[in-house]
Amino acid sequence: SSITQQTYASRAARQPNAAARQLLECIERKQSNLCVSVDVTNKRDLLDVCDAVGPDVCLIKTHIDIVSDFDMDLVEQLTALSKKHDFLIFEDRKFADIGNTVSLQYSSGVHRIASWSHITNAHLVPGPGIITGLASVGQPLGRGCLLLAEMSSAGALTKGSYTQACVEAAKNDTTGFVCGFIAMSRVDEADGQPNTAKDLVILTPGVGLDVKGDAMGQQYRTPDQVIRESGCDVIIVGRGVYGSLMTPEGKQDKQAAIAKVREQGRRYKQAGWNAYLARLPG
Ligand code: 5IU
Repeated sequence: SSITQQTYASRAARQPNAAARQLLECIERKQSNLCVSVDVTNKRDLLDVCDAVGPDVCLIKTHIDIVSDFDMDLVEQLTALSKKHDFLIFEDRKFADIGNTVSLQYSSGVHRIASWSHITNAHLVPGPGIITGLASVGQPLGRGCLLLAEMSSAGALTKGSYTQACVEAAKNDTTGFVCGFIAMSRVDEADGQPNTAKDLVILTPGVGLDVKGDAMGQQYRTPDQVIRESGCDVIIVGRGVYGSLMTPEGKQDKQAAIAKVREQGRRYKQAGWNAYLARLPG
């Protein structure tokens, strides 16, 4: 049957990739298919948001290179929060170079992403060598990689034969490192046939309940459109959750802003889970 008819728990049980299996198990345990994208530029805010939404998420998404005061203490504290609240970490690095280079970018530099991030992602633009390169670092550590099959922004070139090439690359991946996609729809079943070959997890950004987009091409859909109508597995929400922290009032009264962040986390968690329950067969 279609992957969209199956429970997260049943999918976890037959998931070969360790990171994807942990993610599916965590989703089931916490009844949350919410990933919060914490796109803030200092350690304190990043950790405060993670601590506030931690109980309500399965996954925290980072852009670690935007944190001005990044150091390994941030990684240690983030890892401690992931254990305290039971969530995984996804560094949204969007690797896009040749295999040899991405293997170095993934393992080394100041960020040492592979050492702490359970899941990362990559463009297929350079060809399948990018998977070989990343897998050489990530697979021994039990990490997972998502291919960027579709993007949420207006005018994205990730469509048609490019999207299908990502699906083929994921289905044909022999390293076991590719465990799914960033996509806007159930791309592994785009031909209308159930994907019975290999469970692939679909994480979807561009999710918001209150606004339709931003001034730079972002486009939002609701959790129900993403999970129930489009058959994706995890909603990724950024400003919809942490936005109150960025306002002048939020900067004035941080405690009140963090309380609002927590409240929005609960709201998106509930919306995402309801949409999942509504898509399961009677
Ligand atoms: N993101 C997208 N769209 C994409 C991909 C990644 O929005 O297609 I791939 C990232 C960018 C940002 C987060 O880190 O997801 C969405 O944040 P907002 O919910 O604040 O728009």
